[in-house]
Amino acid sequence: EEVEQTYIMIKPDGVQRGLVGEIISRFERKGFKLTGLKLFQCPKELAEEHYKDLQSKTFFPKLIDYITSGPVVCMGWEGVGVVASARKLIGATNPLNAEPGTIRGDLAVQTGRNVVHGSDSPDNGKREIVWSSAFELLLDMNETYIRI
Ligand code: DAT
Ligand code: MG
Repeated sequence: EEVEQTYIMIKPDGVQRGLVGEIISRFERKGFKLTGLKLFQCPKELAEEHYKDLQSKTFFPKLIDYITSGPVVCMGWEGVGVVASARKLIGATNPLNAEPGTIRGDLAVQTGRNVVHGSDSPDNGKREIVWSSAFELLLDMNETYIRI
């Protein structure tokens, strides 16, 4: 098992609904290490780059409007197996299919308002964290964090 980086983003609905603390708390309690965090208004170009794999989908314009509709919370998280584990904590894309106990399963009902993003592979984790050079990423923070 390798130490990985993942990019987690609380989407505008999560920020507006006051779920920032709740969501951060779940990653902290799990034992992962927070390496960067910023409240950020995502420009359209960055949103389009971030979701470029979905460009051909009919929902793409709506997705870009949603992600740019208000501030998001950008975060880097680090840990052994963090990419897959974060996806488990987040739950299925459609919140109605997400298990209770997951963020989407507990806190959301609509695919288009599913409160949080998590990288889907270690490579995308690296790509998306580079993408977010818009915020300060403190990769060499002290070692006082509990790691699992
Ligand atoms: P995930 O966010 O679980 O990685 P994804 O990468 O397939 O899911 O899609 C990115 C986002 O796009 C997703 O969180 C919400 C939106 N989306 C995906 N499928 C959709 C659909 N069928 N209708 C509307 N929005 C959709
Ligand atoms: Mg995805």
